[in-house]
Amino acid sequence: MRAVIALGSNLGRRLENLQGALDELFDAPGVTFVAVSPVYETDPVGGPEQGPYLNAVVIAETVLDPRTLLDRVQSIEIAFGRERKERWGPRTLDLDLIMVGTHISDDPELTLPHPRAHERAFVLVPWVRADPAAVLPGHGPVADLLAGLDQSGVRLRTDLVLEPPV
Ligand code: A4P
Ligand code: MG
Repeated sequence: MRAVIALGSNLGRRLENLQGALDELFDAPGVTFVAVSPVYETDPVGGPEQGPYLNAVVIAETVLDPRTLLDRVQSIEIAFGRERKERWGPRTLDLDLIMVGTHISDDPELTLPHPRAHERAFVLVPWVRADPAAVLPGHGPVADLLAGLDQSGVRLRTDLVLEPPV
């Protein structure tokens, strides 16, 4: 199954947090690396006053069921010092499952596809760079979704690069 995971950080050593998460994600059986997007600096959407994010998207193939994949990304968030204080607040690391194969779920613990991905340029811009043919189940081609979105808060950082996991 194809899995698409969005990475975000706006606290601490942001690029190192994203690189560390990428390495950890593939450092266990059941998840294989396909591609990683460029890194973008993005204006915060929602939540309190907070600093800019670095965002990126990684594409994987997985044999794990979505729940097991969520457990893995949540333990990586904790390992990187994530504290859940307030919703949409600043964080060292946020890992969101954007889609996992054709799974559809409205469970609040794991909603698939991610319920806000279709309206978020900070997810869709990197995603389409990693996979120009990307399709968000239930919403259509990512390139088409982007055509209707303001992308002014999403800036490519060519000076920051995520290396494929070791
Ligand atoms: N959960 C449900 N579905 C999913 C899913 N598909 N992937 C549950 C991951 N988690 C999912 O998440 C809250 C609960 O969502 C989890 O317990 C999980 O079971 P959280 O990570 O604890 O809290 P959060 O991230 O603050 O809330 P939420 O609703 O996930 O926020 P979002 O929607 O992820 O937004 N602006 C910019 N520029 N860049 C960003 O990366 N991120 C956010 C967070 C807001 N603004 C941003 C960015
Ligand atoms: Mg989250």
